Formats: sequence, structure tokens, C-alpha cells
Amino acid sequence: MANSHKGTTDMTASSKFRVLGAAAIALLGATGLFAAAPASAADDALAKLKEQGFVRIGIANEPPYTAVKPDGTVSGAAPDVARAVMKKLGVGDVVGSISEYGAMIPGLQARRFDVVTAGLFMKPERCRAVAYSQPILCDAEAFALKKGNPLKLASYEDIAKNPNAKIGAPGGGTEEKLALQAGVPRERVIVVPDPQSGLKMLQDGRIDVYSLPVLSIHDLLNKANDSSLEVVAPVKGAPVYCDGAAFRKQDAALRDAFDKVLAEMKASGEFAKIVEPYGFSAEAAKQTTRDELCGGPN
Ligand code: 6CS
Repeated sequence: MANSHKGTTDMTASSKFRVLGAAAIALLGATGLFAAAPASAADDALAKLKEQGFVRIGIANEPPYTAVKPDGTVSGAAPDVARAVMKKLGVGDVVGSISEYGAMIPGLQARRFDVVTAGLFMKPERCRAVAYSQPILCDAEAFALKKGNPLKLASYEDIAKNPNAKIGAPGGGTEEKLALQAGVPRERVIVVPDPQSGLKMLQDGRIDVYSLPVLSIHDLLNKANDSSLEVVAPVKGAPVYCDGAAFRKQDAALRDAFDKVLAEMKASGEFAKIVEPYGFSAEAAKQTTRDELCGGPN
């Protein structure tokens, strides 16, 4: 040890130290004085969730992706998949925390929740901030608008071109981003907190079009039962997106454990049994990968 204090550059001394060190470690190991090999990162993160007894999931409240019943129970395709995977990993249940889409990643990073399972679509800018699971729910984009589509809106570009057209979309959501990217001025892109508010704003004429993914818009209008409204889907020129469960980057090992179970459920048919009653295609999620949707490894 003295040599190391002297910082000797004598190779003989330092190599002797190394040999002595190795013998000492072997001796200590034999006496069991060393702690067991540290658990893997996934084991650590999982152990914490098991101890907690539930996994805190970031959600919206946008059926059929996510839904919170009046009694507080959480359903929807994304939480149901997360609940099934986590159960197989030994974590009892999910506790939902409602968030605006634009606040989900900051909330995850601030440890308000353990994972986002909300239909948060994979896009390169989001993939830079989180560790996504493999794809789960895929969908195109849609418009809800007045029957007969009086402003003839079929794309986000059509909204940009019409100086009177106002679009409602979730704050920090994909549809807001697509409208802005298509050239709709900020003042004509109205942030809508949830589908019920979007429906009301459309019915009151405060917006001319409300945009969400296809299954969300159909769910909303089927329940609204309002014959003065109609759906335009898919929105011309908008991509089909897929979400994944979004973990903190430092929880990539937990994400990998989640992915292993998700792959088994996709192969066994259990995944399809959960998502397809909600209208999602299990095949669509199997046809693509996280790396494709992120534009590179995530
Ligand atoms: O990921 C998003 O940004 C979008 N995902 C869903 C399921 N609904 C709207 C939101 O903008």
C-alpha cells in the first residue's frame, strides 16, 4: 500500500501490489466478507417497484388509449398492457397520474411517475429524452369537424391556408406540432386539455376542427352522438405513429425487462387479446420497431 502512496512508477513494486492485492481479495472473498455481487440495474429498479407494490404510470384521459373512470380506476389499452406486463414482472398494479402530453416527459424525469403509458407516440425528439419500449399502439391522425366539412379541411396544410380556420389540439401533443409545422400560426392553434373540452369547443364554434388520433376521435364522436359533426380520417400527409411505454433513460434496464415480457406476450397472442378489443392492430405494432420509429437506436 505504501508504494501506492509514494506513487511509485516502479513496475515491479506495483505489479507485486497487484499480485498481493489479488491474493488478499481471494482470501477476503473466501471469508465471505465481500457483499454478494450487486444486483443488476433492472433488478434494482424492479425491486423498488415491487417494494412500492405498484407502478405509477403517466396517462392522459383519452379513450381508447387511456381512461380514468369516475371511481378512479384506470383502463385503456396502454395501461392495460402495462398492468399485464408489470404483473408478470411481479409488480401488483398500476396507479395513474393524469398529465398533459407536453408535461409527460418532464413529469417522468421529475419522478412524478415511473413510466409513461399513454399513447405517447415515438418520435426522434422524444426518443432523445426517454427510453421507449418496443411499439405497442399504432394509429393515424384524424379531424373532427362540422358535418359536410364546410372549410374543406383534409390536411394540416389546408388549415394553414385558410386564415379563418382554427384547430384544437392537445398541448405538447403530436397534432399541435403537426399543425405548427404545416404553417398554422400559433394564434390559430388552440390548446385543448382533454377530448370532452375539444368536443364542446367544436360544438360552440370556438374551433373549426379538433385533431386527435383516429381511434380517439371515433371514440369521442361515437359517445357524443352529435349528427352535426363528422370525422375526416386519416389526415392527408400525416404519418401513422406508434407509442411505446416511456421510461427514464437511466431505467433502460427496466425498459429491457419490460420489453422481454412484451415480446413474449406478442408471440403468445396475449398482447392482441388486450389491444384489439380497443380497436388497435397488434400486427401494426409487430410490423415496426422502436429503432425505426426513433430514427436510430434508443
Ligand atoms: O403522442 C402524442 O402526442 C399524441 N398521442 C395520443 C394518444 N393522443 C394525442 C397526442 O397528441
